[in-house]
Amino acid sequence: MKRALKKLVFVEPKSTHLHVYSRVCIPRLGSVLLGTIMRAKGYDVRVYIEDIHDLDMGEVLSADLVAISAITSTAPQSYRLADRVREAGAIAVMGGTHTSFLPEEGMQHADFIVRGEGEFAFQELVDAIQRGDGFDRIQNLTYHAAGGALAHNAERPKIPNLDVNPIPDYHLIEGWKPGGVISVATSRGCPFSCTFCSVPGMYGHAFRTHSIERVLQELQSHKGNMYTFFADDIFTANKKRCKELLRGMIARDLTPMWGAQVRTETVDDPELLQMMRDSNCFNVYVGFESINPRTLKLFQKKQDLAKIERSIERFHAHKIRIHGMFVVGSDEDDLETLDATAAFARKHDIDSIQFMILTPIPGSPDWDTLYAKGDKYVINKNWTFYDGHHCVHQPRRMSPYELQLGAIKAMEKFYSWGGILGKLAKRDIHYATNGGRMRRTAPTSTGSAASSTARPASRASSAAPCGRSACRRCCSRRRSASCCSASWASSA
Ligand code: B12
Ligand code: SF4
Repeated sequence: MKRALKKLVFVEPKSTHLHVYSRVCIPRLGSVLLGTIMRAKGYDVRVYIEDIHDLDMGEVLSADLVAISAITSTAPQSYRLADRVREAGAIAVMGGTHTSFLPEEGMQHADFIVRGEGEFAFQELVDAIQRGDGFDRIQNLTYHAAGGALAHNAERPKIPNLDVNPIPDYHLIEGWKPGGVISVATSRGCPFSCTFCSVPGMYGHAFRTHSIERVLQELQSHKGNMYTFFADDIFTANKKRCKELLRGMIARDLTPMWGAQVRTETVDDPELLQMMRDSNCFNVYVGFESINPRTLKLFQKKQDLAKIERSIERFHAHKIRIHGMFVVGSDEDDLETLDATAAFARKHDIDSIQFMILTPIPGSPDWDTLYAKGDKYVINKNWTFYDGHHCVHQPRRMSPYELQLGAIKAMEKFYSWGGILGKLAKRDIHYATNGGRMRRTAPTSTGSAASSTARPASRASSAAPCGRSACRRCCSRRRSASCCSASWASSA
């Protein structure tokens, strides 16, 4: 294939369902990073993050090449777009976590799939198309070889030093307005192997980083924004490096309100904890996952209840808010586990929580056990439901319906009027009155535990995450039927 390419459009389609982040627009960095690289090479680049701005299809279909990102829950949307792009005669390239693990499926819709890290493979692909070269040497690429057979080129080593990448230029994102939430990734990879998570499969076990200087430059470029989300999977994985970064932030007065995903062990280093506070850490997103010791073992989480309790106590002692991330529905969980988890979260005064339903996402070890090997466990193969809000598998100790309802009820139990009153009694006016506002300003979020959420609107807030009047069941306001899906209810 030889084609002249001038205009490249990057698209991150949004989920068709409401999810707990529906009103918090933190772009995944992939599209904007690739767009920044190609802009620097002289291409006419547009980046659409559909959660921020609707697609202008005229713009998209006038591109020579459209680069489409997909996580599992957005894959069907991404495929529909790829089909339209190809019908219009442009080239559709796909990448991201979902198609990295299911390239054959992706190739039913796209011309090319880039698996894993996309920075170099994508540049080489564009160069090869411009020159009319073959594709057989482009590592990480899946394409139709001569004769139509699918070719999956070898995997490329992961990028060892992330500083080769430019600072993602948010100004390329259509409709993006400065001042709000910014995402900064300082590292990639995770040394752990939790069974429900696809991060090690996608980014590897080796912890790879940007230099401290480079992260500080990136923070400087975002100065003035309200809240910084460090999009690392474990921000404090290397405590020494993390302290160096925080020291630099404090020294250079680069201390926006920030949050990050961390593990419970973070609190074992008092100096680190104090520096987090001093550098204006607003909240941490902690993968507690479960209070059921058998589930923690099954998940290979390498943490126990004592660690969880210790971390809650120490984060709170440093006035750092906790977004507790729980995954429910393992073969060791039953309905009592769900109740007990909500009660635990209330008892320990966790600031916000999410109960994500165990979901066998492609690339996770659970994908092999629950999905590929144990077909009987999977009750729904529609990817749009693979968002942690919907039960798509048959757990061992309860029915899928019981799990779905149990997860919703557990969230309800946590975010009940009783919870609000309890916070008021402890003079936490912020939680009790600002839940809804905070959703839009300082989100609580994570993707790492196959799970992410913003601070769910408290019942004292006046609007549901969809922006309509909040529903009666959750907020004593008039229900808007179309917004009160399981996903919203589970987040409220
Ligand atoms: C920040 C983050 C979020 C943010 C913002 C995400 C958003 N706007 O969608 C928030 C907190 C809102 C969020 C929400 C969710 N997240 Co999240 N999130 C992340 C996190 C931690 C970082 C993303 C990031 O910026 N990475 C860095 C960039 C550079 O990587 P990247 O985007 O993947 O791009 C690289 C490659 O994938 C590739 N690439 C990507 N797109 C394309 C396109 C083309 C054409 C090419 C060639 C290459 C390419 O090249 C890029 C550079 O190497 C990741 C974990 C991770 N480490 O990536 C999870 C992750 C993406 N999230 C995940 C999940 C499950 C979710 C939720 C469904 C959870 C939930 N129940 O709420 C929601 C869904 C939100 C939605 N959009 O529908 C999973 C996705 C797994 C899957 N297969 O579906 C991940 C991988 C974590 C995990 N546990 O495995 N998330
Ligand atoms: S859940 Fe967190 S600690 Fe576990 S493998 Fe995923 S990123 Fe690593």
